[in-house]
Amino acid sequence: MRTQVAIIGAGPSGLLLGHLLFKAGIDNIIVERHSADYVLSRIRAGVLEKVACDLLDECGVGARMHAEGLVHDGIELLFKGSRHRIDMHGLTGGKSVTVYGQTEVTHDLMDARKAQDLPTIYEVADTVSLHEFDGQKPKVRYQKDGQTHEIECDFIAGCDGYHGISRASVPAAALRTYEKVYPFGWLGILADVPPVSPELIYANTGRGFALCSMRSKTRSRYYVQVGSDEKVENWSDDAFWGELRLRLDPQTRDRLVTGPSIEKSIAPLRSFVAEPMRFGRLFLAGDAAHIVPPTGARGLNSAASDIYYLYHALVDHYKKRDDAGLDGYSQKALARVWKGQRFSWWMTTLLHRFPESSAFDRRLQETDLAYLFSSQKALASLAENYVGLPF
Ligand code: FAS
Ligand code: PHB
Repeated sequence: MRTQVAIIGAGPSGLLLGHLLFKAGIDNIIVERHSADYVLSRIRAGVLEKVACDLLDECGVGARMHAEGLVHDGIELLFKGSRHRIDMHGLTGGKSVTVYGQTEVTHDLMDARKAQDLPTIYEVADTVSLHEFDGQKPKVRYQKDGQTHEIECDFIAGCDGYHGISRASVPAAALRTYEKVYPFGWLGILADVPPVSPELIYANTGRGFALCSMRSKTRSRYYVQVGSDEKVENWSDDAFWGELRLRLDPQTRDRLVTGPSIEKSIAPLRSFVAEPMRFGRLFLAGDAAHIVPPTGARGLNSAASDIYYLYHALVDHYKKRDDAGLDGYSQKALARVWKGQRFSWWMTTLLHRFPESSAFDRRLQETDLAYLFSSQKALASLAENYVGLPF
């Protein structure tokens, strides 16, 4: 097989890039480890910033997001027993975020790809290998139905997430990695119950962090911070709801509607960046290159930011014979990635209970929260990062 761009991974990064390239008339093939249903079964991000929404619109896949997504102009922080709203719309000159689950984004992109009958090879398991990406004619090989297949291409987009083969195919000496592992995770539950509040509530409590989020007006997503050694099988639905209640203020607690979980899982929290994000004709994007703690809702949005740069660079290469975008991809993408890393680390440090924190650390965290709500400029800084910094 031959294509212009071979994409590894059919998560939001790979599917978004694939459809943008298709709309620009650039051939691409996606190879995916799992089945489409398995990819859709993973419950992940919930908040889209404008760049992600705009890219969905640019590839003609934004209709359902606009019809069903919930536009949010603010969030609330709960600490010392009371909630404080942050008017992001007012603080950023009219910007907002859209609450529309990653599952729905992935669904819409998969449907659009299928409607155009674009080549997407699912269920290749761990058989993908990348070859000669440091030369002019890179190749991707994979196995399917007992046969080995080879894709000759001009470029490889490594959109295969943190555990993928793309970054693992780069010689270790060529990579610099930066990592911070947090001593806790997020136990998340998805349930068909109405959200407890019209906007998201991020809670800093003596028992640990909690987040009240949603997927629609009838489906809610909640998280509580748990120890990094916690096991999801130790948590019945009742145990989850009981713990969440203990982390809410009385008024919110009284409004909480509970119900059976559709999904329940624990996500470990880490910050990770691999540099650079380009190796010859292999380009890393999304979780393949970086991971953030979800506290700042940056994960999926950082992936969309990479795809924005990579897509425009590939279009310039093919349509204008101009490689400045490809040559500048890693530096540009990383500049925005690190701002997302900083914000995610700051929000995580602000809102979580660190097991080893000293009395001094805790007073510092309280002061950080008090200062935040004493200064419009500090609130504006949080707001501009949450809605998405300008490119
Ligand atoms: P993904 O990991 O989504 O997709 C990579 C794809 O590549 C997968 O489908 C995988 O099967 C495939 N793949 C892997 N190895 C392969 C191989 N060898 N061959 C072929 N295919 C291969 N972000 C937020 O903003 N908010 C959140 O609440 C949030 N929660 C998260 C919870 C969890 C448990 C995780 C892991 C992440 C969470 N994230 C969250 C971040 C998440 O949304 C990512 O940013 C987003 O999935 C990034 O998309 P991709 O880069 O496409 O990577
Ligand atoms: C979610 O709804 O899954 C979500 C929302 C905001 C976050 C993290 C997760 O910061």
